[in-house]
Amino acid sequence: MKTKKRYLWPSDYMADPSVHVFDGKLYIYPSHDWESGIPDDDFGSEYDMKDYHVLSLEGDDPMTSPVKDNGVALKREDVKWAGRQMWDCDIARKDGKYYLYFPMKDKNDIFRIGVAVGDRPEGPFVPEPDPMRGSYSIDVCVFEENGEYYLYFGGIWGGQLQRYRDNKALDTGSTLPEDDQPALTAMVAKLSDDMLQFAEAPRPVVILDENGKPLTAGDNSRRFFEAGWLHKYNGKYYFSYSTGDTHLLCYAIGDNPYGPFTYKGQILTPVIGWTTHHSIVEFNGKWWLFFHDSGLSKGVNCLRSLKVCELTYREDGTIETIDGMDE
Ligand code: FUB
Repeated sequence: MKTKKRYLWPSDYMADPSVHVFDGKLYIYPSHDWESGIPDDDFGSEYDMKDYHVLSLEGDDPMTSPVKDNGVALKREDVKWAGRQMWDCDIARKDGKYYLYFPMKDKNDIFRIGVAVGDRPEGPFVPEPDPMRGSYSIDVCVFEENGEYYLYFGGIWGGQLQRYRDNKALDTGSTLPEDDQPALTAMVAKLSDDMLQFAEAPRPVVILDENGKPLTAGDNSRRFFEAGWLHKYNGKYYFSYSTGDTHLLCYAIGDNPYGPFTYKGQILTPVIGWTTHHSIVEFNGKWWLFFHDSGLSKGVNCLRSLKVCELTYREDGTIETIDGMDE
């Protein structure tokens, strides 16, 4: 489906938009790309981000309203345990406080998830002295329902998820399952009352095929790779994600926030650039897909730009696939 799209912040490179509406205003929590000069490799070393900015929409229409950059909300130097690479973040509000969740490599080059707390949606945020206990991998998403907060996370390859099974680091190092075995997938756990830790052991976000079998590792145009997002539409829970090396955004539908979810289709076909990442939010009675591509940098993978377009549901709750290339 061809859909009109908008570059949201063409004056700087930003990616991985997590979008939330607080008190009627739309806020965008992106990664902040820059020309790091680090060569591309299979671990994504070139994505060496060092701070976060929060953008806000100054109006009611994501396609036309002005966007404001609220400045640096959190930076690497302020995080005691920081190594490198501040990747996709997300936020939640509880009792008037804002909790920013961010994955970053620690001083041993292992991805952990940090939490930083602020009084306003645009920050600034003050980081906790340590990462969340037992946290690992990347790409966070927080979903709130009835006062319970669920943290989704995970990403394979550079996101290091293949180094873990059952929340424990593998003695053998890094292992992806064989092609005919169930794929690795995102993890989900409720957050503690103080929002700073897992309240329970993270469990896998199981994605089933049309026969009720978990998607396999070799099914790389459908299996989870990274960039999970959870939203609710018409009483159903939609888990959407990137397939990484096949460059698709796909989704699966379930009956509760833990799943299992059943694979339903593609949301976005490949964009310009290797990575694809998104969030889905309802704003002013319409549903919106926020994502990124490398169109403005003429295809430089680690210099990405934020985009938005409208998302359409069919009567049966499935989503119209959007063409990632057309304007
Ligand atoms: O921005 C760094 C990484 O690239 C993200 O964590 C992935 O989802 C991909 O967009």
